[in-house]
Amino acid sequence: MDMATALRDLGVTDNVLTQREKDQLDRDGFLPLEGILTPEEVSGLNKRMAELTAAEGDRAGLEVHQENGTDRLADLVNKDPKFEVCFCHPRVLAAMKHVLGEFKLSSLNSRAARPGQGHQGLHADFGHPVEPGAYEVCNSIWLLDDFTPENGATRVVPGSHRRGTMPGDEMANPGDEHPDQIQLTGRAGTVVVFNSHLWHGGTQNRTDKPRRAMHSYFALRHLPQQLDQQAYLRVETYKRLSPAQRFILDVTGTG
Ligand SMILES: O=C(O)CCC(=O)C(=O)O
Repeated sequence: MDMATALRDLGVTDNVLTQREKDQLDRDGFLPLEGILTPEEVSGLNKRMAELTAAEGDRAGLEVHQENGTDRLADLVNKDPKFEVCFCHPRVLAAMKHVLGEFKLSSLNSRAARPGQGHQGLHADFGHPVEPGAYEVCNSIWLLDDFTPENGATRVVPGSHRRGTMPGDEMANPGDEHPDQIQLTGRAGTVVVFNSHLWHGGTQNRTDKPRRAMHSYFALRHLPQQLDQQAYLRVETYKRLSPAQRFILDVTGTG
């Protein structure tokens, strides 16, 4: 298996994204893809995440990261076949290919900002700036609630992936508002692919309901994964995955 074969097997063809969409991703550093999930899929995913959150209790999210004021889950690859869409959808994979070329899944997690919580400093998901075009990581946020200006929709600084600086280089406090920031608002079922070198962060949820989303995060093939997919791989997961899906996860077997 190689990258080209895996992508072809998963339905990624040259015209899955338009030139305009690719240009938008290059220029702005993010691309909203509407209607990736149906309302039924969104409610099925939310139901499963609620079950997992209740079952895992204080341990939820620990495989990768816990964050005050949020409900996080990690290793979703192994927690239900429903989550497969997050690393197999042809439009999302086409966007990853456009930004990264040869890539693999780094992690698949969820993050719900609780009422009154969820504000993060602006950050990039990489330790240092890179030359424009030499991108190492790319993320996607899967909206499982409508994202509104009030409920903690992610903020981004458009074009900042090409700036060659990190937020802390330019801002006294990356927790502050940035004059050029915008919020990623949209309907549940939308996926926003965003270059992880783009400055971004969660905002405070000022409603009385959680703001739920998943992050399907990808990296160049030589980089370590945020969650070691091989180490966490369950036998039942391995058995149900196709060779192309295993390639995207960079797993070879369950030992
Ligand atoms: O969930 C969000 O709105 C963004 C989360 C994020 O950027 C992070 O956790 O690093």
